[in-house]
Amino acid sequence: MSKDVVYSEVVFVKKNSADKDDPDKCHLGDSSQAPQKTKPCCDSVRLVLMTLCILLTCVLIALSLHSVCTKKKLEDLQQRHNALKENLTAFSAALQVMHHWTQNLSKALNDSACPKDWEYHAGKCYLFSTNKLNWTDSRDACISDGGHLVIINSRDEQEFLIDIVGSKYKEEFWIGLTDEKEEGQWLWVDNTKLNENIRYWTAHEPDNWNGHKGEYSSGEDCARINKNNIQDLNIWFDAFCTNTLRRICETRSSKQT
Ligand SMILES: [Ca+2]
Ligand SMILES: [Ca+2]
Repeated sequence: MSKDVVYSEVVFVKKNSADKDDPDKCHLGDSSQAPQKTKPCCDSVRLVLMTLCILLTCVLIALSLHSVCTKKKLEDLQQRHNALKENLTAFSAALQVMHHWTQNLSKALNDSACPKDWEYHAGKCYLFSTNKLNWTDSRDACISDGGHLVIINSRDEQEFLIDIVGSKYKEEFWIGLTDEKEEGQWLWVDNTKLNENIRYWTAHEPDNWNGHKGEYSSGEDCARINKNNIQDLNIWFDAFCTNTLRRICETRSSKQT
């Protein structure tokens, strides 16, 4: 009787005890390897993830609401800005109209206060001539025009004349001051003496210059306003009365301050 011997290969598969036997191991994602029974740790993770999702959703909703509110505020601000801009434009236009009216009114008042082409200032009218004459003829021309060569008797008057000469004409002008009768005794055309406290000679003037070789023996006996350095109050010079210059005439205004 023969005996059949049956051989069998026994294979021992060494399983990873860390994977199989760890009771705390969670299997997420691969269901084929997931344990049949869900462990408590997996519930905690899911709970945390769900909470995070809810929080993220809430944050997104809040951000969306904030964005909507901000956009609405920006629209409101833009509308207010546009409204203010329109009001400002209208206000600016109104100011320009008022300024124009004021200028016209002031011009009309001054025009009525002085003869044509004369400038009004502080109760007086001033004519800045366009033609040129010697000092004596200038004096006579002012009288013919109803006034006299200008007599400067205040700082305010000097400042006004400088402003007009400097801004509009930039020319030399005769004024009504002379020492023709007696050298060094300066008199205005109304024969009043020059006030020591109201005089605006340039430095080193009056010098009664009589030429390089003394050829002009009578010297300089008539006063003029310089056309340069008009930012300085002191712009009077004595000059030869025979020079031909423009002139400033003065007369009282019908409008008194
Ligand atoms: Ca002189
Ligand atoms: Ca001089």
